[in-house]
Amino acid sequence: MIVVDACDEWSPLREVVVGTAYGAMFPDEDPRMIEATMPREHWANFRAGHPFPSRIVDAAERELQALAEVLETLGCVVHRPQRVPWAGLGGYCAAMPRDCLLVMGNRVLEAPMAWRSRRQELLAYWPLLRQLRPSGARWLPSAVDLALDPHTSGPSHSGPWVIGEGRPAWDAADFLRLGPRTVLGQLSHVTNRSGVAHLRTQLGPGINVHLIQPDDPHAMHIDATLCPLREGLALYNPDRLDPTHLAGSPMDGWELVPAPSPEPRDHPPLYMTSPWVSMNLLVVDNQHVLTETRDEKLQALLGSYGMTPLALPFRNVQAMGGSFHCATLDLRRDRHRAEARNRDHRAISSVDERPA
Ligand code: DAV
Repeated sequence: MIVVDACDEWSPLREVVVGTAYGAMFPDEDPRMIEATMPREHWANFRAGHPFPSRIVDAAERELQALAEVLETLGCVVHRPQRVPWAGLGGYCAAMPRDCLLVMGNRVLEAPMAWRSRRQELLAYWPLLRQLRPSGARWLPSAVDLALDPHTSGPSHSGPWVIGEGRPAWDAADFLRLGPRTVLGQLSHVTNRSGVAHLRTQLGPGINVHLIQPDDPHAMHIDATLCPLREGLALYNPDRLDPTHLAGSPMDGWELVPAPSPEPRDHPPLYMTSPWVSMNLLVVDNQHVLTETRDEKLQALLGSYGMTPLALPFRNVQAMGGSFHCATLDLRRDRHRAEARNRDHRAISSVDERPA
């Protein structure tokens, strides 16, 4: 039985999914989508039937296995996706569970993903999702017709994005949980306005979905733009975000620390992200946070904020499109300890940060 209960990005992690690189293929997508979101030098790789180099996949799988073992050592129950032969299905991979499922409280929401290569990704998580019901977790299928093409169909395109409004579309990684009643997110090349309306309906009236708009012409996922470290403290991407723009958002009043520039790298290539994937971190508890071995400036910065960075090699996973936050999905974070901590904090500061 799997207990699902997570409503922020930092409370002590107890149960988690760690992705698998097995069978990873370059996504085959509308060229407009690839050109809007992917690094130019790698566009030619995004074609049907083209696997990621096997050395990278094998090394990424070892990195993911090491991550799973570290999380177990830290007391987390770790689940792995089922292995799916993506080559025959026109799919991508199950290395990035953060993108296709959104956990909020005891709800698990299926994201109506825009990319056609990702429409069958739930296959990898199905054995896990089947175990949810006995625990009282609420599984919410997207109930969106994913066969409709969100790129070109629909009344209008929304602003600078290649995606249209042909059907609701959102990726879970365009959103961050900031507490039991607060989600922060963005529109992007994979999240449209009707997608945000769909997400709001799925979450219900008690949860505020607040949108911010970072300056990111290639926007696809918010988790290399903002990284909450604990309540009131977050890293931000100084290339994309002016922290004064968070005034009036749920992060108003937070201490916002610019992430250090990414370390130079050439191998393995970052096929699918910007180098800022370095700030895509997984916070394990109020002390521990996972970082890539070579990101020493970032580790020093985290140390100066009283955190203990745990350094793991993860460059091959990063090559496939994400780092520690993308490659995991929190199922349960220890709410009681977080609430107890908040109570202590309130007693000390007399500031009522979050209504009971
Ligand atoms: O370069 O901002 C990183 C996150 C991918 N899930 C980027 C994308």
